[in-house]
Amino acid sequence: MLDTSFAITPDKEKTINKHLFRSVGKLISYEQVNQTIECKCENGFVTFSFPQYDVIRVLMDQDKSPSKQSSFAVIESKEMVEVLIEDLVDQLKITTNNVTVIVNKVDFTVVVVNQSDNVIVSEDKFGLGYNEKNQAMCYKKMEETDCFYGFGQKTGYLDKRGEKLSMWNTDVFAPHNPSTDELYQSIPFFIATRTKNAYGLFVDNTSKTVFDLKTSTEHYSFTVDEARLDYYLFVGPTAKDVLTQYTTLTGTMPLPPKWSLGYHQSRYSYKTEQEVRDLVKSFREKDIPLDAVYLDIHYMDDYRVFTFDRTRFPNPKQLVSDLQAQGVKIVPIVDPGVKRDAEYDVYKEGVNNHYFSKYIDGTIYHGDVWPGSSAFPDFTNSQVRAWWGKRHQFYTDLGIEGVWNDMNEPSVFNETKTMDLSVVHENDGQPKTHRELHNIYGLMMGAATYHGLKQQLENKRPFLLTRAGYAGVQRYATVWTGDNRSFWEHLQMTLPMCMNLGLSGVAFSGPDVGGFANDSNGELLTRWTQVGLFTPYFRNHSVLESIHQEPWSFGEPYESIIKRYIQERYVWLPYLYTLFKDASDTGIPVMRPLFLEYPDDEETRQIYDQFLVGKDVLVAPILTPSTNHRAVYLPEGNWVDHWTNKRYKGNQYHLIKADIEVLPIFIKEGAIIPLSKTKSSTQVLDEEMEIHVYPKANETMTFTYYEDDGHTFNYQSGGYYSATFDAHMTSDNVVLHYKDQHAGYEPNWSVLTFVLHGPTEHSVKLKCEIKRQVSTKIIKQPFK
Ligand code: MIG
Repeated sequence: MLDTSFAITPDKEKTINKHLFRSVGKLISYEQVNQTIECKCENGFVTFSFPQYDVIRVLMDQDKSPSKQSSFAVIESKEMVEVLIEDLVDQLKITTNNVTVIVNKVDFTVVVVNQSDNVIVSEDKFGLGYNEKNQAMCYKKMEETDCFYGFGQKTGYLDKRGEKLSMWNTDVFAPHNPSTDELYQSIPFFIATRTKNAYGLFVDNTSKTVFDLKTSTEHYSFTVDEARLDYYLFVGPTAKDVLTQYTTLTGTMPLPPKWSLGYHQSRYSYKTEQEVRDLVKSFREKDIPLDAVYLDIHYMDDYRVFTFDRTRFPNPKQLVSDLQAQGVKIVPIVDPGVKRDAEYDVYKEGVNNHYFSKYIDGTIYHGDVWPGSSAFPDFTNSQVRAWWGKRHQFYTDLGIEGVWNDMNEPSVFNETKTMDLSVVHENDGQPKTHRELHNIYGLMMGAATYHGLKQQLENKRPFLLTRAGYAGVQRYATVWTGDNRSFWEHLQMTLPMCMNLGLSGVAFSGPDVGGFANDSNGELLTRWTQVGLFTPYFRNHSVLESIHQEPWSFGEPYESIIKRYIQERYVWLPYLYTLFKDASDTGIPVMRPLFLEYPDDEETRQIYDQFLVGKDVLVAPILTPSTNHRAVYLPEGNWVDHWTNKRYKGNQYHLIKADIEVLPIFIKEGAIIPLSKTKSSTQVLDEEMEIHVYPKANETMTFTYYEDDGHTFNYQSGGYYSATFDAHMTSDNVVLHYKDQHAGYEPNWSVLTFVLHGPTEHSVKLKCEIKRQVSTKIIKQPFK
């Protein structure tokens, strides 16, 4: 498209296509097969099943009973839930313990109600059917108060109502503006909130899916590029329930190694071994914590994956172990494109064993990426995944424990930006075209990489960072949000983007702190690092030829403030780690929009520029230049400023002062927060622990603390420590209670300080029921 006014010449207006919709039509017959209800309609076939009590799966196909085959996203879709069918004159009612699906026979519109007959989600006039291109689609009713969240990685604000969103993994360099729709991740899942309740919807389609929340104010629709539709409804009733239901279906994030939660430094590229060593040396000399350095594409021999350039990196093994001794891991980039080179063993092996993606006639597809003409492993084939995984031995033999997958949309340098859509993937005996499987390529590369690393690292937890993904990506990888820019607008966008990823099952995500493209500056990097303190993933990365943006690049006062916030990340790690454990158990994200914790507070529904870390810590960063005040909304309850210990009343906005050295953080009264001292790397063990208590009168507060060795899978067989910290405050005393829950791992810290925020006159009693020797102290910090 021309980028001038020519693009909008007056005679260009198209006549808007009259929208054609052909309904699946009236119900003709139905049959119950085990726990599945198979319906035959005038214009197609629909089946209902119930993989969980509160999850409904709906399948439609045009000419045959729909295949039940799920995509690779789904890990658990049993059909064991008992159903009861009532065949009424006009309706078919299908009931589980928790929900009833009411099918109107005449037009096959569906209404889902809960046990008390309240509508969860409904269709009127039209429901399932096909558009003029014969693409399967479905309409549902939209109520005035509905808000829509999730949808994976999208630009824009938190609530996606009023937008049309397309899912097609695309490498978008830098624009990422409000009109950028398709990005690297496609997660066709959303959570809709309606007055008090929420429901969720997941369309399991690995080709293009379009959600239209824009064209009508009364209905929304979703359309797939096939005649078969496969979608799930999660009935909540809360948004948190929806997330747990969705992540039961598609998996949760495995508990990451602790080092992946530290501060990471990257650049496209640190080009030589010496440059990497000097970089780490600067961090250590300046006493700035650091856990990982990334090697971008320049480390390779002419961009051949599974190689090192011998001139630039003469001794990678030594480098890895020297850095390891300083508490720093190396994470190399691995792209899917394998250089076409008849003398390169990876290419040879791939060709000889038929591991690369091919056209139907058997010729290998080659596309241009960094190494020039390249072939692309067919990750839909389990043998290929095993091969690719095994290849990572090259890295693990060097002592590497983490890998960075890029360009895995897959991105190809051509007009369409990706692989030829007519390429046929082997797909373990069920061949499908690239068009049909496009969105799952990155996820399956991730599965290959993660499993390979896991096998080779024996009992150590692997770390994988990915750019592309599909629903379920959280099972294998951390997601970074790709090529943003060093713009304040992109700092602003970080918040809703990461919150919506969290609401899409991806609890572990983060942006390139400081911005990738364009040039950062001291103030922007400072404000962005403040946000990075609390994004689940915390990495600074920037593009070739941009101004360097390491923490010290812009001098004072920025350097000291940036350092302080990186240090602060390590202070918050015990709290964060507990939240990561929770996320890996329940799917509830670490970084949360306010509405997730305050669903009844309408004020929270649109707040995109503040977030909660867990349920009790509210963060309201400054996101604009030369700004030292901002409005902060505090939900009900009292909140305490983390820095000043000043108390604020909730259920209202406050004007908060935040000079460049301040990231506004508020802790909810009633919270218990474990913090430690800062340190140079997560690999340094804590000596001391602080339990910050914000007591609330006449309430017993409790926090379940979690800790393990941070790098093995021993926690899965009982090798972890958990404890409860309780506090109860009456009018004249506070009783603190510290009790072991599970002592399968012994924490290193032996000094424990209780910091009591607020009460001054109260007497304090501490009761410990613990096995180990810990010396305790109590400090009172009065409110300002
Ligand atoms: O288009 O490997 O998003 O983080 O530095 C360039 C070079 C390919 C894109 C990634 C970016 C990375 C860069 N890559």
